Amino acid sequence: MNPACGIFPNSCRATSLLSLRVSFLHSDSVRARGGSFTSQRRPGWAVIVPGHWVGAGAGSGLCRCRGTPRYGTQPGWLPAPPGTGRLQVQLLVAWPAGLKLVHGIPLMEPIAQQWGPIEDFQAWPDDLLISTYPKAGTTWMQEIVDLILVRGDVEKACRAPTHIRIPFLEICSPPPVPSGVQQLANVPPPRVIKTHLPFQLVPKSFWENRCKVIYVARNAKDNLVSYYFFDQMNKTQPEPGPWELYLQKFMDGKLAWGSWYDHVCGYWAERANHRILYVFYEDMKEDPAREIRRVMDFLEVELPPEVLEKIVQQTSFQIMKENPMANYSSIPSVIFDQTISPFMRKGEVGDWKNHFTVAQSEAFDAHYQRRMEGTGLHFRTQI
Ligand code: PPS
Repeated sequence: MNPACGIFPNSCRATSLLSLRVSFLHSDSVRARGGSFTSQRRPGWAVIVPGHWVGAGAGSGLCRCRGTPRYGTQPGWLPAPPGTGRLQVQLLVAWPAGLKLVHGIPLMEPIAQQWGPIEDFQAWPDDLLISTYPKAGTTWMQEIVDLILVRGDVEKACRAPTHIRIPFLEICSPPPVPSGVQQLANVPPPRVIKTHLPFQLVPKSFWENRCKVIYVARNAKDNLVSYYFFDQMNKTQPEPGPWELYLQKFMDGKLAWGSWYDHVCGYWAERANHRILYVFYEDMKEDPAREIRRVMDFLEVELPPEVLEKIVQQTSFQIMKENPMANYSSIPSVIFDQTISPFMRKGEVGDWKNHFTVAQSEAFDAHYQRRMEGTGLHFRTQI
């Protein structure tokens, strides 16, 4: 077990990957220097007190150093020598990775703790929302939309990583990353915003202002497999645990952002009542130019055929996988450990066949049938 778990009982997934140089101020306290942990009593501040845990955190507050003195008792942890001096330490970055219900939907704990500003978020009429269940093709659609809006200018689209160009409304990340709401306060209109919130949790102001929404949906089996691999590398999410249990959690709607079934059906049912463009991942794979044209029409942007072709190329899986502004390589490995599983993993339709056993697939299909019956919503699990 990771020793930092005691800092956030029951809900902590900690990583221990930052190595910082620290210098002693006096015999019993040390201020860390290096990395981004430089300022005291701010998010990201780290303190090392002999006899206590070392921690850094934000959002939910600095890790409190409490409990039985244990500093130096774990392998790799050095006892603090008295007096002044220098010491190389491993800094534990601890982040609450549990889920908490918000209006009945399980959300990442830091999001639940800061729900007020998210719910009260003030959308503007020309905001464009890109909404998905996690791992349905969000980043792909973000890249497409951005390239359409910059009229195919690849250099402009490479101005910043995806999460900076198109902020994630509800995200509350470990420091030094600002929350989505904080980030959006500094974005001039027209804004493009990412969300994974189910229809009923989207801030009301989006609907009151008749904002356009692009919803991307992906077949449940591939969506689930992608989520499973993502949860292994994403240290801010709960540990995925074994595949069979993860599969069951997905079916029970217990993963972050809740039930896939309710999510895809919620937007589907509301698509005629709002300005929602409903797009399927499988259709994007089958004929990207056709689906990009649908998005262009929805955004009322006309582009010449050669620019459309350029956007198709630039948003292909292989190009995006190699594009540091689209492949999330800018996120520190303490948060996304891409050595475990790359963010741009496979990008295929039908990869589920490599992970479901026959029995699992049959049980899943039977449950799926019951959950989706009568919704009029049909997905393809292969193309
Ligand atoms: S997130 O974290 O929810 O925003 O993730 P999201 O971007 O929704 O989903 C990631 C999956 O989308 C795949 N992807 C693509 N597939 C095809 N073409 C392109 N260009 C593309 N870009 C991203 C990505 O590989 C993840 O799917 P898997 O199945 O895990 O590979």
